Amino acid sequence: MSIQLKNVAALPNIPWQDAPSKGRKEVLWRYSGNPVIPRDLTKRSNSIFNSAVVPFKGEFAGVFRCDDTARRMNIFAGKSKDGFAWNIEDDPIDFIKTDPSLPDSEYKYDPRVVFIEDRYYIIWCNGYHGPCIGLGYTEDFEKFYIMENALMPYNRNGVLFPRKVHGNFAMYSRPSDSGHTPFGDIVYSESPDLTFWGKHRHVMAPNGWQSAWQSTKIGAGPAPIETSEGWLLFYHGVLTSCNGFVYSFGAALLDIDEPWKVIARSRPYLINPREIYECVGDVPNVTFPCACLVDGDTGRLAIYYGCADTVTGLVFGRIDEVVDFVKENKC
Ligand code: BMA
Repeated sequence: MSIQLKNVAALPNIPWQDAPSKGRKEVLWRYSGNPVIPRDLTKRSNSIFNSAVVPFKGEFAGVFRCDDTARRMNIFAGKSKDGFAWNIEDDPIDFIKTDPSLPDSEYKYDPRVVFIEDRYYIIWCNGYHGPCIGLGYTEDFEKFYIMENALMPYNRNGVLFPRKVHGNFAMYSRPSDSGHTPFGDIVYSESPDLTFWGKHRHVMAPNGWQSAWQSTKIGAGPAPIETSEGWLLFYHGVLTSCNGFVYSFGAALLDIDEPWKVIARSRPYLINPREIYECVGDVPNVTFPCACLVDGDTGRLAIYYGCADTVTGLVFGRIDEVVDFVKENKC
């Protein structure tokens, strides 16, 4: 591996399938058993997608977006021995309030999970007079605690960094509107205590016609990965077609000390909706990454992504190939 990973543990049991032996044109390759999580795995789920997975006690755990058959959006805990076969709870996470005055949330969706220092933080799009950035934590994936909303409405795609930057917690988010938001830039913020956020810095805007897959809006995906070449961030980008939004994803490298500075950003997408499960579903033509497992020893990657807002897919790759791709194909 030519790229050095920093603060990334070995994960020898990462869910994995070798790349196709011949004819591979692309950097990431899909799991042949996709979708790895079907829409109806739990009792009342209409769809399971845009979900977050982490290594946990030698196995895997996660927080999953399951919309139910009343089309209510909520997040659910799950566990897996191998990262492929999942047991997801039938009932949503019942968060314990860290302060009794915390407002109830109307809905929860698109979780990300990241381990920082001593616990697993969960960050999601929280319904509170419109979408805002909700935050909570767990130590064991049994008991979950909800904290103050990190950012006020309207905001989506909150993603925490896996370590503090300048002694502060750090986050990317995407200020938005209360609807389906036909715009959207990624913004960086810091907080000393996860309650008060500031030091906001603009990171990236959508691109124009030269990289049309990301021409309408963009949003951070899984937590950034620390490498010798910068923070590697997978992010989704949206194109407005005559039939509506199309969600693809690519990657960018950002400065380690000033993560609002873009070093390189891929002009071509890495994954776009093309398989039937990515193009047909409740919202057609969506590939939306929320989690990336990394083996710190070998640089192997396994990315979980929502497909057509209905099922969850898995793609594999190698960190050095992704970093080279971003550097060699920048906007
Ligand atoms: C976004 C969010 C995502 C969803 C995407 C495509 O605004 O709602 O959860 O995957 O739209 O529908």
